[in-house]
Amino acid sequence: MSVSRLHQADPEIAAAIDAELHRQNSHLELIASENFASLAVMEAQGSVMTNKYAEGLPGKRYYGGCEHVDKAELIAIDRAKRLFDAPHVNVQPHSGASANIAAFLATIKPGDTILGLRLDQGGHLTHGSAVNISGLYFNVEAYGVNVETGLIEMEEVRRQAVATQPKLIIAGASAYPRQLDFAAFRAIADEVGAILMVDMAHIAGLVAAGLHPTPIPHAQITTTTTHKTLRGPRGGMIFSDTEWATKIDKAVFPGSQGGPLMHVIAAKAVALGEALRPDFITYQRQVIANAQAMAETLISEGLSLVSGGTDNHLLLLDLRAQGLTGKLMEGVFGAAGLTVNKNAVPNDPQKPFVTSGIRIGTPAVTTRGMNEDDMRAIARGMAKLVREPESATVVEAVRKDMAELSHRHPLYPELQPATV
Ligand code: DSN
Repeated sequence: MSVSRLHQADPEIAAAIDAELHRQNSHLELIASENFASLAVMEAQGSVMTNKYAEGLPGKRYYGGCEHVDKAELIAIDRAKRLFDAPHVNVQPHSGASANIAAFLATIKPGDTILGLRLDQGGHLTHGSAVNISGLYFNVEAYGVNVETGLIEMEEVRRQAVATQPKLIIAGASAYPRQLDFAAFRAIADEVGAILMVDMAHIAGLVAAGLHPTPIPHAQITTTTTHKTLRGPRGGMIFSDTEWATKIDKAVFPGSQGGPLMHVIAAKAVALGEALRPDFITYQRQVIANAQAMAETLISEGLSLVSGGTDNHLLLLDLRAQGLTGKLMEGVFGAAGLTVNKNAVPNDPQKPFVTSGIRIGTPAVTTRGMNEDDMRAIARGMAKLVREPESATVVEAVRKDMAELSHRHPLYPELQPATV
């Protein structure tokens, strides 16, 4: 077996990476925001483009020697615009949080009012949490879901918007299992004179595949990450209408970032190229079919889901009827080889670090080639664990079944840890 350069140069880090590869391969990844990028994406991300400074935009840089990184960025821009049918995109944001900061910088001033979905009802940290810059610099108002149905009610969003007169309305979620009505959000924004920003990070892959309504024609500004359902490298992007294009570009650089990560931009281009291919639509269809198969099985096993099911890539298991916490079950599922995260459910009696829910997503296991039968097997295993969370025998039996399932769908078979 060959010994990699990294194993020779830094055996400690090489060992950590090998162990992480083993973890990803031997567990079932059900965290709704995670996915497995292709080897081509990772090759671009690990390339010499990491060495290049390129402040500015293609053709207008503050450094020499940018002719090749310019090509990569122009390709990323072209592919992103074609994939999402968007008039403008900036592909430089380092992450979703960075994209959102740039969107705020372009549109509002400190002290202005923003209106987003409550964090404890499916929203995101960067949409107005008190401990995030969005909550520290802006006056935060929030809409929630109907705690009985788990659904966002547009009439309630409108009522909040009229009452609070926000400058910016944010539509987007990190734990909402249903579709968002972007046209209705825009109508409300127009009525109160607000700008509509959509954060489509979780659903970007579904939008690209035409399986979730697109926010692009409705929102002045749409932010996203590139590594969730979109299955690219870790990073962000901002789309806007032509009116906002220059302000968005300036808010990214020099407004909130310095040198763009050109190796990541090259990898974004590769992922966007993959997403333009027909098999990406097949993949996203399977993501949704898998989520629905899992939801139906969990319900038939007597478990409860927020909103009673899913339209997208994720579901939210509500453990209140069983008197269990998300914290406990995250650990129990983990011991059985199922990686998930605890998550608040609407009206959660537990603290945010404990919660009464578990968020489950299908993008990563679908990338491994798993189908509805596999989801049903996972869901049955989960139901056994919920029924007997303290039984070591049940945990071991489910762990064996899940390990066998992992083994049948090897992840990155080309990547074998080098032996020293
Ligand atoms: N942390 C991500 C998630 O898990 O949804 C969002 O940024």
